[in-house]
This record gives sequence, structure tokens and C-alpha cells, in this order.
Amino acid sequence: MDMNAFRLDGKVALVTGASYGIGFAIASAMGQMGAKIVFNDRKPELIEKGVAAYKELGIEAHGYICDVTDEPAVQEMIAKIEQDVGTVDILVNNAGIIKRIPMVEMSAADFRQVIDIDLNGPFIMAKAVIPGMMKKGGGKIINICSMMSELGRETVSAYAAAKGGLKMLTKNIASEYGQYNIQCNGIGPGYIATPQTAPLREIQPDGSRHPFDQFILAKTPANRWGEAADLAGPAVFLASSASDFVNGHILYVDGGILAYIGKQP
Ligand code: NAP
Ligand code: GCO
Repeated sequence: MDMNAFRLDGKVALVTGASYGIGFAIASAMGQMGAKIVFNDRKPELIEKGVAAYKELGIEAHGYICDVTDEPAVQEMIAKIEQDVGTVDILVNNAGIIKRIPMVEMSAADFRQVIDIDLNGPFIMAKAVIPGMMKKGGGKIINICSMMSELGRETVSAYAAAKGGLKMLTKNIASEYGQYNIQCNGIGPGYIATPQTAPLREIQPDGSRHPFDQFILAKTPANRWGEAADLAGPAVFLASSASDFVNGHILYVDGGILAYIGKQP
């Protein structure tokens, strides 16, 4: 096997919401494997912060201000990326939010916002890059799914509905565009220590770990939270030609949570 199959030299990789967190870790790894890195965020200050952070790693990233739910703005951004950098070869739909509210207390507006960003956004982004990938002879789309693509829990109804839908959108893009040498797969991270999960790991007033933190440790065979860096290798694999015959698959990177009944209390 040619081990260069895992390289991304000369590829244009667009990672949404990648100023920090999981997106930043994935984009940095792709940059270290030779890809040209492009990312977007909603806030100008985040673009500046992201470009500086990539530069510290020796990566000249291209940052664009764009909300993934705004289709005209997304179409404009993709056209600009094609002019500035080149056709997008790899799209990572990473941008996402969560609102933790008991369902019967959740407003329809809040539910809609989570669905809009976590499910409609990936649709809008994929729809914008697929024509260029078809013209170029192929491409890679990686959707960042979740444990909640498979499991539910209290207070995350909108997020689970969105991430469950994202799993099926992944399978459908794979089904509809595989014939154009476009592979669409998902990554399902377990519980990862990022700003999104910080409230679940807060040290309690008595100095003890958050009850949810302790719960996740008991549910994870690896007995630890994941780090964003744990997702880098799986993402590089799915972005590379080493995975050209992998399509419509959700790769769970969860330390074993989905396989495990949980440690006896
Ligand atoms: P995060 O720290 O909250 O980062 C999310 C990123 O997305 C931020 O840069 C955010 O920018 C951006 N974003 C949000 N809405 C956007 C929009 N409409 N348009 C463009 N950018 C937008 O989250 P994370 O923990 O890194 O998670 C990244 C992805 O992994 C998400 O899809 C999340 O659901 C998924 N995930 C996370 C975990 C975990 O345990 N952390 C596990 C499984 C899956 P702003 O600052 O502007 O909001
Ligand atoms: C939650 C967490 C999870 C993680 C992740 C797990 O409140 O349960 O935020 O949803 O973010 O999606 O895979």
C-alpha cells in the first residue's frame, strides 16, 4: 500500500466553524498533512483569532466570515474560495450548537435554531460544494455527527433530532453522489472536552467533579473525556484517498461509549 494515500497535498479543505474546538483540531491536522486550509465563522474576531492560531502551527489558513445557515452568503463564500484558493476538495461540516433545555420547556424558535445550524447548515454547505467536486472528478464530505445520532438523553431533543438527521443526510449524500466519486461519511465524536461541553465538566462548589462528568467517565471504557486531537486522525483518514471505498459510514470516535453498558456503580 502507498502510505502517501493518507496525505492531503494540494487539496483544498474547508472546515466550518473552525476557529477553535473540534474544527480547529481537524483543520490543523489536515494542514499538517498538506491540505490548503479554509475555514469560516460568524464573527470577525474569531476569524482573526483562528488565522493567528493556525499561523502559530505554521499553517497559512484562509478565513471567511459566513453563517452556514445563510444560503446566499454560503454560495458567495464558495465562489470566493474558488477564486482565492481553488475548488473545495474536502468539506468538513463541523459548525454546530447545542441548547440543553427540557423539551416541553423549549420554544419552537430554540428548536428551529438548533435544527437550522446543525442540519440545514450542512445541507446548504454540501449543496454549495458538490457541483465543484463533480466538475473536478470527486471530493470528500465529512459531517460531524454525535453520540446523539444514535442515543437520546434528557434536555437535548433538538440536538439529537438534528444529529440523527445529519446521520441520514450523510447516507443520502453518499447514495446520491457516490457515482461522481464523492465520498460522504460522518464522524461521531463521544464526549470531547471543548467549550461546548464545558458546562458538563464544571467543578462543583465542594470541589468535586460535575455529576455528569463522573457519569461520562463511568460510561466510557477509556475512562476519560476525549480531546479534540483524538478526532484528527479519523478525519484525515476520511479526507484522504485511503478511504475512497468508504462511503455513507459514521465513524464513532467515542472511547467505546456506544459499545459499553457502563461501569457498575
Ligand atoms: P464549539 O466549541 O461550540 O465550536 C462550534 C463552532 O461552530 C464555533 O466556532 C462556532 O462559532 C461555530 N458556529 C456555530 N454556529 C455557526 C454558524 N451558524 N455558522 C458558522 N459557524 C458557527 O463546538 P465543538 O465542541 O468544537 O463541536 C464542534 C462540532 O462537533 C459540533 O457540530 C458539535 O455538535 C459536534 N460534537 C461535539 C462534541 C463534544 O463533545 N464537544 C461531541 C460530538 C459532536 P461561534 O463562536 O460563532 O458560535
Ligand atoms: C450533551 C453533550 C453531547 C456532546 C456530543 C456527544 O449535552 O449530551 O453536549 O451532546 O456534545 O454530541 O457526542
